[in-house]
Amino acid sequence: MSSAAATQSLADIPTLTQVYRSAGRRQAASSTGDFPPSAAINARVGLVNGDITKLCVDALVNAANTSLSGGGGVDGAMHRAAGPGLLAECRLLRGCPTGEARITRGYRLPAKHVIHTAGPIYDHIDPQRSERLLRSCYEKSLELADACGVKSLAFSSISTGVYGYPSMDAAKVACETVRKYLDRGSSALERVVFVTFEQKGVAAYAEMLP
Ligand code: AR6
Repeated sequence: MSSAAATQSLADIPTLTQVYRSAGRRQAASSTGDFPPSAAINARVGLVNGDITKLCVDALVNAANTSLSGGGGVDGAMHRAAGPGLLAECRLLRGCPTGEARITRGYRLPAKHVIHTAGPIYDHIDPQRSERLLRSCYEKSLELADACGVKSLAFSSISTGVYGYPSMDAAKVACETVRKYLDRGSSALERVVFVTFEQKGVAAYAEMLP
């Protein structure tokens, strides 16, 4: 199969509404208690397990590092799929502090743009600081997406690989931050997609569903 044939369009990515429907689950009261269930939000949020580099969305969020010089994990996958133009543009940006976000074009990726955010290396001594920085990664990426007219945005699971952030805790931060952002009502984002890759990520997100 060619890589073009393996791409996944937005229409192929299930929203939470469709996830609930296919699982035969009615939307129940939220088990986390913090947020009331929202049909409008469920229709705007997608969930997919797979390779983020295959998604045809306006922008992908890359779990980068502060030098923006590429690396392993999802960052490496994005640079391989995008080709050398991505690294060349990243070099012009002169890095990205932890908790912030920068945008580039997507080059050979099916996505038009890449938003690069540098997540925190998980600090077991000061987990609150890690949480603050991870929350900032999601917020800054969402704000940058809106500022650039992005309508569909797919997040990789920032910091949960080599940076060691516990998946379940990271999933909670991701879900809460996106929910709060969309609840503000000022965002033009039509779809925010969470992308899981390894099984641990899927389990974490599945448990977050009310
Ligand atoms: N598609 C979607 N998710 C993926 C993919 C993929 N192709 N590949 C990995 N993941 P990591 P971090 C998931 O380590 O922890 C890099 O070297 C993976 O399962 O990529 O933020 C950077 O340059 C995990 O859940 O990022 C930095 O130096 C998630 O992506 C450093 O790693 C994040 O894992 C950043 O570490």
